[in-house]
Amino acid sequence: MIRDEESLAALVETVRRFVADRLVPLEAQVDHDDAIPEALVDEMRGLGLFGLSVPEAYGGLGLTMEEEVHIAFELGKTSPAFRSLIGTNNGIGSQGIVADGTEEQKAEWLPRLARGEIIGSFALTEPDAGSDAASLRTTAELDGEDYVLNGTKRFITNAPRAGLFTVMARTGGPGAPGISPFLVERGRPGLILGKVDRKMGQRGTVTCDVVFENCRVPAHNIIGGVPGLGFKTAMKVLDRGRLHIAAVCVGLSERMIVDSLAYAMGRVQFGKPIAEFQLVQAMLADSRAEAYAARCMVLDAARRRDEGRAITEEAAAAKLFASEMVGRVADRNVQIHGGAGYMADYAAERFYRDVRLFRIYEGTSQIQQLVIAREMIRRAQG
Ligand code: COS
Repeated sequence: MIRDEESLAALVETVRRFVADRLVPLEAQVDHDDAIPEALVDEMRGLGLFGLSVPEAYGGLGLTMEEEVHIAFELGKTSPAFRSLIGTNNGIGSQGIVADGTEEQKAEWLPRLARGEIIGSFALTEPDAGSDAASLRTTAELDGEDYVLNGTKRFITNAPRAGLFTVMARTGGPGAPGISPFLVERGRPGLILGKVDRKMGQRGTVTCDVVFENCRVPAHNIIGGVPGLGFKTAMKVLDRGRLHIAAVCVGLSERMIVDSLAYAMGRVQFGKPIAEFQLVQAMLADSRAEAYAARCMVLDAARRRDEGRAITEEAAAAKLFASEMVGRVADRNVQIHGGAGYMADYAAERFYRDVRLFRIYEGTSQIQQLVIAREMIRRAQG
């Protein structure tokens, strides 16, 4: 749902210009330094980018899902590290509170997340609980008015810079019903950050382990105040997050298609631009058709969500298709660039490494397949 076409067009144009003028020129530097310049973070705050999905009542822009994916299409057109910086505040780091938080929790945290005053982070994954999220082992034991957390979380995006963690921990028995989501502020004794992970790509994005050693958290920090609903909160947050990631994949595909086309039209071999050769055209056309299909899927799923319909299946399908598709587009982009595509001086090499993560995080492609098939069977059984 687009509430006001004109305002959205103005916002999209602002973000498009910011991406083209400020972010694209810094891509190589961010990859090299593995860090985003602090001045840019301030500019992102100024543009309201940290609060895209936070309701207006709490200081955000309160975008609908359809509006948000239009912004994600634009943010996708540069290194994913820039989007990742604001990604957790708009997605997994805030949406648990938006969906299930108490009024006090919303009032306390959402305005600060929306302003980008603090970074939110989502701690679900563990060394032995990745795809099988419901098997997580971090414990939260009630002791007086507090819960005491113990356990290790792994590959936690933005943890090194986070001020607030949404931590999934086990308060009850085994499986999904035993899990509760806690809001844990940075600086609590017993919350320890590991060293920053070294990664294949998406340099400038930071992840690390988050370790809890007898970390005391007040019982009222459980999101929604009721224990045992953590897994459902996590799944709702992921439904939404998967759609956002799919939109980012569409944006990055579109960027790489522009790069591929420009290179193919400028590169002369056998006496003419390689864009005139049909085998190169086939690669360009396949990328274009697939990116268009993914864009349509993302928009359709976003509209359904805005209508209040369940989108578990559609979000998984969009994430599955768009993340696999962006991998193929990145591969063709390298191929069209030939030897130059393998050289680190060209964005093609960097994007080839960057996109690999999309098929893994917020649920692997295999998890998306499983979610889609389960929904199909569930519906068929009535
Ligand atoms: N929205 C709301 N509730 C949901 C839900 C969704 N999308 N998906 C599941 N639930 C609910 C179920 O309805 C069930 O509740 P009831 O018992 O009351 O019916 C409960 O949550 C448990 O669900 P389920 O039995 O389906 O859990 P499983 O352990 O079988 O696991 C998968 C489900 C595999 C889908 C889940 O573990 C998953 O998504 N794994 C990937 C995790 C991931 O994406 N990690 C990436 C890192 S986080 S950035």
